Amino acid sequence: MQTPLLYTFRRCPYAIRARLAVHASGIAVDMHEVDLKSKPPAMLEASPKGTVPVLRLADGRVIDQSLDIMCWALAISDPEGWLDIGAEALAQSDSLIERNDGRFKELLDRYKYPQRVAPPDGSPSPPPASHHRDEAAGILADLDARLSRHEHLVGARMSIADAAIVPFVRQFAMVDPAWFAATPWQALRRWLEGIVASPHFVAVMQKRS
Ligand SMILES: N[C@@H](CCC(=O)N[C@@H](CS)C(=O)NCC(=O)O)C(=O)O
Repeated sequence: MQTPLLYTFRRCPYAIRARLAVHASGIAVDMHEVDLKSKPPAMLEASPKGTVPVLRLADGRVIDQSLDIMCWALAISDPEGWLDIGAEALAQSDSLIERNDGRFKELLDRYKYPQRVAPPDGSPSPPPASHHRDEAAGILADLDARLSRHEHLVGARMSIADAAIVPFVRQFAMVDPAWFAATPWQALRRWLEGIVASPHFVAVMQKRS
């Protein structure tokens, strides 16, 4: 049987979360590192919307949303129990991921590229990066509060919530590492550093030739 093929981009947080789940599942997939400026025709044929990650299965089925790829992998094999966390924690996980992919991602993009934001009415220039960063701080403080209560976002163990959200928090921290290091969010930093140093994360971030 043919091996599934994952179109991916090393630094894309959506692709990172998909690779993390596939790695944790132990399922073998072939990886195709995509040049986002010149996407492979076979990927666009499989998924015309043109975002990574895209997973093409041996039977021709295509999964082209990162969360769906995570769930596909973990439904087949979930040796660390990333989905085996109980109904209440799963519901919390869903709502944390929804907030991450919605409001937090929006603020992250604005924080990274403040010049792309339209100036507010009556102002000649867009708000500074710090404006968006400070708006996102409420969400990060909430994550930190959760992580002060237990080692991971919805409980003691790593779950789908941690894997789905950590690539975005990592990107946020990398915009201004000195600022992030000076925040009071010790539990959040410990969590981020712990996952980034973990074997799954290190493996999925390896540079491929
Ligand atoms: N909802 C999608 C979003 C994926 C996404 O936006 N990926 C970005 C890269 S991080 C992308 O491929 N953008 C298209 C481009 O840059 O041309 C998912 O969860 O898989």
